[in-house]
Amino acid sequence: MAHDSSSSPITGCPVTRIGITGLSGAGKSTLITAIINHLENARRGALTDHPGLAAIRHGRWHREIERAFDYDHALTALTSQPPSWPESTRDWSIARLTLDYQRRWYSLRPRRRCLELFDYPGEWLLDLSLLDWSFADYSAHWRDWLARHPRREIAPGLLEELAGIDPAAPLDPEQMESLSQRWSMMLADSRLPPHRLSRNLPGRWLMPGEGFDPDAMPFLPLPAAVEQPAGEYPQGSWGEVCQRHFAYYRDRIARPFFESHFGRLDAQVILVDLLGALRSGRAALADMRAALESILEPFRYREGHWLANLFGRRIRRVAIVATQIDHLLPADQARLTRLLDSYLFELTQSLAGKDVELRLFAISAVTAAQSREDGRGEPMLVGTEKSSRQKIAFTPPSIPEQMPHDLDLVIDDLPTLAPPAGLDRARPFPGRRVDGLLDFLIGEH
Ligand SMILES: Nc1nc2c(ncn2[C@@H]2O[C@H](COP(=O)(O)OP(=O)(O)OP(=O)(O)O)[C@@H](O)[C@H]2O)c(=O)[nH]1
Ligand SMILES: [Mg+2]
Repeated sequence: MAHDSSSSPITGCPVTRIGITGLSGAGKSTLITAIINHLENARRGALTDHPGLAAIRHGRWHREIERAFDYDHALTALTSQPPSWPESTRDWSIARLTLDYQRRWYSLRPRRRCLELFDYPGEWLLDLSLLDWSFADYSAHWRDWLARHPRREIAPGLLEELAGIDPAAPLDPEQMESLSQRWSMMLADSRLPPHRLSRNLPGRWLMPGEGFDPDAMPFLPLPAAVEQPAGEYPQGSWGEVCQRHFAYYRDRIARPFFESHFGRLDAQVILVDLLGALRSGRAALADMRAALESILEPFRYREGHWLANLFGRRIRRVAIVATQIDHLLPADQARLTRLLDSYLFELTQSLAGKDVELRLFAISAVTAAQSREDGRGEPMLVGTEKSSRQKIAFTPPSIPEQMPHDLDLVIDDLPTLAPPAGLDRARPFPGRRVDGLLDFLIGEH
C-alpha cells in the first residue's frame, strides 16, 4: 500500500487516496460500489485470490462524511427487484472506508488504514490539457479538431463561422448566444454514439458541477486569434471577451479543482469505454488515445514543471481500465486485455522508467451476462436487456488481440444489459478482476 503520513480526520488512521474517473457512463459509480462491496466481504472470500490483499480482515464504509459517495443509493438500485444500475452522478464525491488488517505476527497492535475513493467526472480531468494553454493555443487546437472528420460533419459550418469572426471587432451578443448554443450541441453530440469522441473541452460545458454556469461567462475558440498569441484586443471585442473568459475558466474553475484534490492522491484510476470506442471505430479510438496521452502528459515532465508538481508528484500508480467486459465471451475478455495493451503501447512505453507505474486492466464491476452454449454447442451470452427487461441471448463480436496501427477496427453493436438479479450486499458481487485492480492499488507486496 502507498505510504502516507497524512491521516483521516475521523479515525486518525493513515489514509490512501485513490481518484476514480472516466467519462460519463464509463462505470465509475458501479465500480466504486463493487469495490466497497468486495472490501465489506473480505471475510467472505472476496479477496482471497490475491496474497497482497489477504491481510485485509474487514472494510467498513462511512456514511457520515461530507459529500459521501451514495453507496446506500447504489445498493438500493442494484439489489432491488427488478435491479437497476446506480443513477448517473453529476459532481464529485468521496467513498471513505476503514480497512482492518490482520496483526503482524511480531506485533500486538491492531492495524487499520483508511481508504478514500474520490469519484469525479472524467470530463474535468480532460481540462488538464487546457491548464497549460493560452487562448491562442486553445483556438489552435479547436481549429484543427473542427477541421477534421468526424467533428467537421458533426457541426457543419461551425468552423467557418468561427473563422469568420474578427477578434478585434466588437462582440455581437446575439451571435455569441447562437454560436454558444451550437458549440454546446457540438460537444454533446460528439460525446454520444455514433461518434463517442473523448476530447470535448472545456469539460464543464458538458458536466458543469455545482456552482458553475457555462452561459455566465461563455467563450469560443477564434481561429483568427491563433495568429496573435500576444492577444491584445480592444475592450468589448470578441478577442478580449473570449480570452478573458477563457483565462477565468482556466485559472479560477479548472485549476483550483486540480490544486485542491490532485496533490493529495496516491493513485489514479481512469476508466475507459473501450468497447464503446470499438463500436464507433477509428476516429473514436484515436480521440480516446489522444485524450489519455494528454492526461498523462504531466508524468512525462521533468521534476519542477508546475504541472508535474500539481499532478504527478504524489501519484505513483495509474490504472487505465476498460470496463463492462462482461459483454464479451470469456475468451474475448482475455483478448481485450491484450488489445488494450497493443492500443496503448506507445503511451505505456513513454511512461516506462518514469516515477509512475502504469497498469492496464479490463474488468467488469458487476457481471450482467452469463455464458451459455446454444443448441449447436456454440458459446453465447444471456442477460436481461436494460430498457425492455426482456431476457436476451446474443453472440458478441469476437475481439482481435492486436490493434491495427492505423486503428482501423470496428466491432458490431452490443446490447445494453440490466444488472443481474439476486445481488446481495452480504455476498461478493459477481465481477471480473475488481480484486486484481484493488491488489494493484492497495495490495501489500
Ligand atoms: N454490463 C455492465 N454494465 C455496466 C457495468 N458498469 C456500468 N455499466 C453500465 O454503464 C452505465 C453507467 O454506469 P455508471 O457506474 O453509472 O457510470 P458513471 O461513470 O458513474 O456514470 P456518470 O455518473 O453518468 O458519470 C450503467 O447504467 C450500466 O448500463 C458493468 O460492470 N457491467
Ligand atoms: Mg457516476
